[in-house]
Amino acid sequence: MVDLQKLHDAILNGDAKTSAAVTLDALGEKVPPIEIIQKAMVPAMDEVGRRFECQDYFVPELLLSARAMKVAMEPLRPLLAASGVQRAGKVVIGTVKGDLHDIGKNLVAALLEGGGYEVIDLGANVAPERFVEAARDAGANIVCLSALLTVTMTAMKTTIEALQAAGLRDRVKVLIGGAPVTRQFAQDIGADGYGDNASVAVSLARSFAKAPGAA
Ligand code: B12
Repeated sequence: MVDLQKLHDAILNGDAKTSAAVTLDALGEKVPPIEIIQKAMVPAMDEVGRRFECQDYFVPELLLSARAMKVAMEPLRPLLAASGVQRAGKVVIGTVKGDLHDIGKNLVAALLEGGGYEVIDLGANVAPERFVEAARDAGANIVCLSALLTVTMTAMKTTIEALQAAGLRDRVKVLIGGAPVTRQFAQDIGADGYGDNASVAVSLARSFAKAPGAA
């Protein structure tokens, strides 16, 4: 039986060959993709972040872990997308302008896909007008913004203002997150929700659908 701890450790050690192999083994044994993400990948990347904070890890280790995580995610993505039989809604997601951090955003996107949402991922360093264009073109009902730098948090506000200016604000709920983001900040800039982890993104998205007058 596949050992998900091996996948966790491979991501932590930046071993992309092993992380890819264990993921494929797990899929071969019919372990649900969502379980692979939640039991091995999210805790591994949380630990990577923690080690970086206490200077056990430096940038090269981070990049190796991010790569090991990325290759392991590849075979899961199409399965996650296919698992949402009836799509719960359309989400446009991206990391805001000036910010290149995309690991957390990718996890949020993956869990939303797993939760049955159609996800349009704009990547990192996304300008406000790109969010507006994508939300309008896709007819999205949720826009998710991620920021990891204190200096780029202001771009979340600018993006919300751009959605407002484009007349889309009544149609889309805006959900924000990322390590420096707080609930208070979300309230201050007029976001509809804040989540400190990827699973919260899914429950918040679902709560929007249940709220009266929700998108
Ligand atoms: C990995 C990393 C990098 C990698 C990024 C690789 C990549 N492809 O993403 C690299 C090496 C490129 C990098 C670069 C830089 N980084 Co950096 N980086 C990190 C690090 C160590 C981990 C971030 C991470 O991936 N964590 C793991 C993921 C899973 O967690 P997460 O992103 O927080 O996401 C979770 C939640 O926040 C939430 N979430 C995230 N987004 C969203 C969105 C929504 C809608 C919701 C609901 C939830 C949600 O769910 C996620 C999963 O649970 C952090 C330190 C830390 N511990 O956070 C520093 C950190 C963010 N970086 C920092 C800095 C300063 C930089 C640089 C400026 C360094 C430099 N001098 O060049 C550059 C900036 C480049 C740029 N313009 O963006 C600082 C930011 C300080 C600040 N507050 O402004 C930090 C905090 C490190 C530190 N302590 O100094 N970095």
